[in-house]
Amino acid sequence: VRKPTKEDKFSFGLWTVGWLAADPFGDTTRTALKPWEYAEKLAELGAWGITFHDNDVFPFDATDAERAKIVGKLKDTVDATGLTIEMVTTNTFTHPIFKDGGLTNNDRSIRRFGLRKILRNVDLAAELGATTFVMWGGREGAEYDSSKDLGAVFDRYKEGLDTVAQYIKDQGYNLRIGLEPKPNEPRGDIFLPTVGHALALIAELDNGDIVGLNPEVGHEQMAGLNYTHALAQALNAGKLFHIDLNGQKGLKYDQDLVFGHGDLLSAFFTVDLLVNGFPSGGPRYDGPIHFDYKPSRTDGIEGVWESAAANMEMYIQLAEKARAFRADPEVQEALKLSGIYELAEPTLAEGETIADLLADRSAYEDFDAEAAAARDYHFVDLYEKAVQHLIG
Ligand code: 3MF
Ligand code: MG
Ligand code: MG
Ligand code: MG
Repeated sequence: VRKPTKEDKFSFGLWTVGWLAADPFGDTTRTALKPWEYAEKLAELGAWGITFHDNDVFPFDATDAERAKIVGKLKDTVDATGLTIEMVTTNTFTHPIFKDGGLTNNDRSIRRFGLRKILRNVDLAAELGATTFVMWGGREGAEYDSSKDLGAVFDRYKEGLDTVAQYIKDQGYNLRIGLEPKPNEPRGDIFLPTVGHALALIAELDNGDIVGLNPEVGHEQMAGLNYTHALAQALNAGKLFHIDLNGQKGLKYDQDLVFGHGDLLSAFFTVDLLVNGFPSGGPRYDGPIHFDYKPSRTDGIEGVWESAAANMEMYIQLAEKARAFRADPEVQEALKLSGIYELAEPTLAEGETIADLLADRSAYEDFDAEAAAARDYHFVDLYEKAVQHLIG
C-alpha cells in the first residue's frame, strides 16, 4: 500500500493516539506524550491534519498564560511539520461539573459556564485557522426519564447551539458547527441519538445554516443503523460538514476500532460514497478524512503508531478498490441492469402537473402491475461484484 500524502487529507484527533487506555474497569496502560509529540509523529506517518478538544492540549484549570504557552508550542510544531489544525472542539464531558451535561444541565449556572467554555474555544478554533467546530454532546442526556423536563431539554439545546452559531457569525469567523450524534455512552440515553435526530433539530434553529453533521461510524452502528445511509442523507441535505471514521462490531459499547476493523463491507460502501459520490452525481464530500478511533488497550506506544497507520492504509486500499469497482465495465452493466441510474429520473416529467399524472392511464389504469412486479433487479449479483472487488 502506498504511503499517505497530504493530498489524502487524513486527519486525527489528538485524543485518539493520545488515549492512555483507562476504561471503567482498569487503569491506564500507556503513558502520556506531549500534545506536540503526537502531532509530530502523525505528520511523520503522513497525516495532513489534527484536531483536538481544549483539554487534550491544556488542563481544565490552566491559567490564560499557561494556555497560551502550551497552544503556542503546539502551533509551532504544526507549522514546522506543515500540519493543518482543521477542527477544534470543547470538552464538556470529563470534568464532574458536566455530569448532567453542559447545554442541557438542569443547573442554569452550569449551562452558562458550559457556554462560556465553548465560546472560548470557538475563539481558539478561529485563531488557529480551523474551519469546523464539532459539538459532541456526550453528557447531554439522562439515565432516568424523571430526571429531565424533556421539553425544556430541546429548548435549551437549541438555545445553546443558536448562541454558539450566532457568536461565530457576529465575530465573522470562517467556522461551521458539526453536531456529532451518539445514542448512548456515557449517558444511558444521549439527546440527538442519531444523524436523523440531529438533522431534525438543525431545521428548527435560527442559525441552522452554519450547523451540520459530524457523523461517526460506530455511533450510528451502536444504534443498529447504516452509517453510509446516514452520510448520504446528511450529504443530500447539504449538511455533511465533517466525519469521524472508525470501526464497531455491532450493538455494544463504543469500540472505536480502526476504520475497517468492524464492519468491513459497510466501510467499503462508505469509502465508495466518499470517493465516487452518488452514481448520478450531486453533492460530494470534500472535507477531511478524519479518524476518531482508540488504539487498543493491549497495545503499547508502538501499537499506537501501527494502528494510526492502519486507519490510513485501510482507507487508501478501500478507495482504490471502490474506484476499480465503479470503473469495471461489468459493474457498469450490472448497475444499469439493477436500475441504479433510473432512480435519478424524476417520477413526474418536467412540467408535468398532478392533473397530468392523474390523467395518464398508462401510469395506472392500463399499467401491467403483474409484469412490473416480475422485474428481476439482480441486486445480489451486483453486490457480489462489489464483494469480489473488495476481496480481490
Ligand atoms: C465519543 C466521541 C467524541 C467526539 C469528540 C468530538 C471524545 O464517542 O466520538 O470523542 O468525537 O468529542 O470532537
Ligand atoms: Mg465516539
Ligand atoms: Mg466511537
Ligand atoms: Mg467521535
